[in-house]
Amino acid sequence: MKNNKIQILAVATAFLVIGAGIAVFVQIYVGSLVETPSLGTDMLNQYFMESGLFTPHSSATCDGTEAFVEIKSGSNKGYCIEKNERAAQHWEDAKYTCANAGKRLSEPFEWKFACQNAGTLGLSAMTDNWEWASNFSLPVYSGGATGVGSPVFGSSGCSYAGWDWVGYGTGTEGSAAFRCVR
Ligand SMILES: [Ca+2]
Repeated sequence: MKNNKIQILAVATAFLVIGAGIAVFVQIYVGSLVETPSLGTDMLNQYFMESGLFTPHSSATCDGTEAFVEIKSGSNKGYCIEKNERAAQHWEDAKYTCANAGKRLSEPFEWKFACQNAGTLGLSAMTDNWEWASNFSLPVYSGGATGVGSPVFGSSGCSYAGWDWVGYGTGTEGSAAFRCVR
């Protein structure tokens, strides 16, 4: 009888240890897959992806301050872009401003296509100054300076593009106008 009790206790302890091990494994590996942004994104981009802000949709969500840009004629699938630009800010501040409005920055193809149809869409001031035109940034080496930059469009025509500093060694950052998209 005594041996049986010890065997039962040993088996129960083994199950407890295995169960705890599985729980720790799930916490570390499965949990990290869900919670850690993947390479090439940041926390805001993760939010944009998960909230469907990069997914083309119908014109129904656009309000009077926005124009609906249809990706393919007759599809009623596209995105809403603000008709008027917002005052210049640093790139990360522009991203936060759009996020606070439930929106994001445009991507280059979206900005350029909207610009090419600015008259039809009722968009103002598309080719008068630089506007941020991406939610993403990349490392840049330019003129002896290293840092991170993001695309800008609109200084002179719809196709004329460049980039500006998100930040570099001296701490200087670019400031550009922008319009939010959803
Ligand atoms: Ca402009």
